[in-house]
Amino acid sequence: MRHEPERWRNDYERDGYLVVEDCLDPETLAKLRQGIEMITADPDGFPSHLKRWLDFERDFIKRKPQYNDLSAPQVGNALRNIMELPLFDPMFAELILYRPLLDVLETLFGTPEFHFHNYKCIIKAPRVSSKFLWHRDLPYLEHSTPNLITAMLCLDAMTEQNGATVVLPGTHRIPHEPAKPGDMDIPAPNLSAGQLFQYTPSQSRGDMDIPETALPAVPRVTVTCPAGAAVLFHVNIIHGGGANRSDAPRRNVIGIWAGPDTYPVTAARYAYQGLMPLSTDPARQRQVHLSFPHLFREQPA
Ligand SMILES: O=C(O)CCC(=O)C(=O)O
Repeated sequence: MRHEPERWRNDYERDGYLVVEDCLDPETLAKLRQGIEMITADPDGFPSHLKRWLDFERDFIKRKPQYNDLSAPQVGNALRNIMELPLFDPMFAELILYRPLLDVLETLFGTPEFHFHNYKCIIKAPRVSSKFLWHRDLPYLEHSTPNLITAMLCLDAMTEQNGATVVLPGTHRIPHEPAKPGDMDIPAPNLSAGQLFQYTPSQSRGDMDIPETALPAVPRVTVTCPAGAAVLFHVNIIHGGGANRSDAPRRNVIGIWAGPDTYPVTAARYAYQGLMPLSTDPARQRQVHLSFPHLFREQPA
């Protein structure tokens, strides 16, 4: 991975997203793919305490038939999302400490004092996946400020054919609710993460499924990149993406990370939530060491 902090910061602040190629080294990429394949091989076979974290295409189609031209029986046992990855295999918990990604996050947050929220895997299964609805991530994350970053680790190349993520650059600067045509005509202040407008969770729920006709008139960018790339975006950027009708899977391990003074405002909590892998606070370092004792030769005092 090339260390390009200035480019990372500039892309993120101007466009609301950036691509970092080769963030995953080949060994980590191979391990993560294997870990996801262990889950997708027989998703119906998991015990209920894990199966509850699996979101099947067949169920999504019943909830949102407009996002797939196939019917539930046609999509078989394809998964679209695996929540709570660290519960499925320790390798996903240890990914919280993956240094190249942490370096990018530290640059974007401007501090080592940021914390982990959760890890999931969004899958666009070959030939059968649904489209992705247009949305912002913040409304469903429900935090006290928008200083959150979505970090996607691409286990496969993202291509037009396999449903690469599509973003509307600059829309992270549009104030909340409702996103509508013409929004981008309003000159947006050049604010970085954490300095944005006051956020009220209940006002922004409509941003979770934005109709095509309500999208701001800005050029759409299909984020194509090789396997192993990281795509990071501000949780306010509007994004979506097409279905996968190719023969190749498109899988992104997605982490949510929160900056200083940014906390959840709902009852939901996730495995390892709140760990601060780069914090300079000895109490936080101790928490990380004790969470992963086998990874640290020296234990904290
Ligand atoms: O995987 C993608 O293309 C985007 C995923 C996404 O939008 C989400 O998880 O909210």
